[in-house]
Amino acid sequence: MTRRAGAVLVAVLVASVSASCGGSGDETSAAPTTATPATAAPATAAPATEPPSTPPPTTAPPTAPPTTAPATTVPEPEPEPDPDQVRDAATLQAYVAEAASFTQADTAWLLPDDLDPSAGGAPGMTRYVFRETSAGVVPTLVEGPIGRQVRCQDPDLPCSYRDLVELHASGDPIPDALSITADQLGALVGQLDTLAAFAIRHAEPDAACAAGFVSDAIQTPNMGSHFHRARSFLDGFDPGAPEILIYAPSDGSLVNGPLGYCAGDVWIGPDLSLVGTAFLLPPDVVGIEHPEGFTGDLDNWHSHFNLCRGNARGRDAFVTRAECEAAGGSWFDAIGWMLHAWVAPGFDSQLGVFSMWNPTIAPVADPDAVRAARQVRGSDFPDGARQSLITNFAFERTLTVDVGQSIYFNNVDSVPHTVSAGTPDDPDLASFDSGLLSPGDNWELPTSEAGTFSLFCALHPDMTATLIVD
Ligand SMILES: [Cu+2]
Repeated sequence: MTRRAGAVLVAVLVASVSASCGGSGDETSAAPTTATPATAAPATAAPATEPPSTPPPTTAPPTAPPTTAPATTVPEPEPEPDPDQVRDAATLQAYVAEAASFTQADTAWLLPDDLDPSAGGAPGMTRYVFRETSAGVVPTLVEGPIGRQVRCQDPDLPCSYRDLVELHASGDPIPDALSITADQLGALVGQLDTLAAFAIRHAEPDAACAAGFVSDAIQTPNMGSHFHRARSFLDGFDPGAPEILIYAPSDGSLVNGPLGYCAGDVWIGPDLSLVGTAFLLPPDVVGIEHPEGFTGDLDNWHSHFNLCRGNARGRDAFVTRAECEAAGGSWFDAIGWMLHAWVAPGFDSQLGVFSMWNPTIAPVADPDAVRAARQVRGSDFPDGARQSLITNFAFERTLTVDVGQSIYFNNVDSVPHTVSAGTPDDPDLASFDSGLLSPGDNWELPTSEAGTFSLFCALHPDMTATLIVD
């Protein structure tokens, strides 16, 4: 879901007396897990702000005092309300009322505490992915890190398994972007070699069946079909013993439907090739924070939420629990921390050994095309814009852009927010105002003048930030 406003000029904020709408309420900030079901209305976000050239109302509010000078015997009247202030106050109150009707789906979903969003942004570090369902917008994925990680999903960087092996063997300088020392690289390659040896021992799906792995029967594009071994979940993280082996049809096809199954030690289904491995660590084994994992910071873990697996069509679906179970799917409130590791010969991922998607797996595609298609920022991310996440009930405290550069806000929180000009005590919505941004909504704020500006969220007065345009 993305939404973009029309062009909005950033005007110099006009100093005005304090508006009466400060502290516009925090009614909507209840923890998502305690929300009650109702008619979630993510698509009803307010329209884009009016351009600043819109003239203020010309008629005074009904309560306005007479504009003629009072007689000297009459007590001095209240100052006449500024029409801009009256309008802003009404708008802010409308946002609060509208946001109060927003609820998450009635699902018991689990999100990691203490997510650090500081590294957020394209192409996706810590962030939520939201999906719209018939019951509202729900988070379906969160990606690591908690703590420091390096996303190495650039085909130009040596981050595939084979690249890392060759880099280690060469003794060449390690690109700074990998943020890894030579010793750490050696340790990582050693771990991956151990993993690759495990993978090769299970090159045939029969070997996986014999070892107790169970097929999920679902072939995910650019990923394959996951065979998991439940008893491995209990062991914690062992780089040489992944919980999951990943296979895909050897003919390169993308099967649209149930893939097959293990009958004892024998795979019944299309001819499969091993394409990769994955790790799955349930929170009740490793805790809510994602595991330390592999040496270095290249391993980007993720966790799924509100996921319906394996319905009759052999595809994951984003539906409610009731709809999932009615369709014969398996429902997961939350799946533990997961990590792909592409170490199978012939399926080296140029988006990195730990990438979410592997362009060598059906449907085979150019790495850049796969990466572009999977970026969090969406296809309408404006060229040259600065991306800024709204998450954990906070803006980035200071946003700095060049004159003319726009800011692209992404609401990756679980509740609505707004990006509104001014402060809670002194709003100036005529300068800019996003309207309600539901979870997953994006909003672009162009800039046209140098200056320092304040912005705030109409729903959460603690959410303020400074915008520096220079
Ligand atoms: Cu807010």
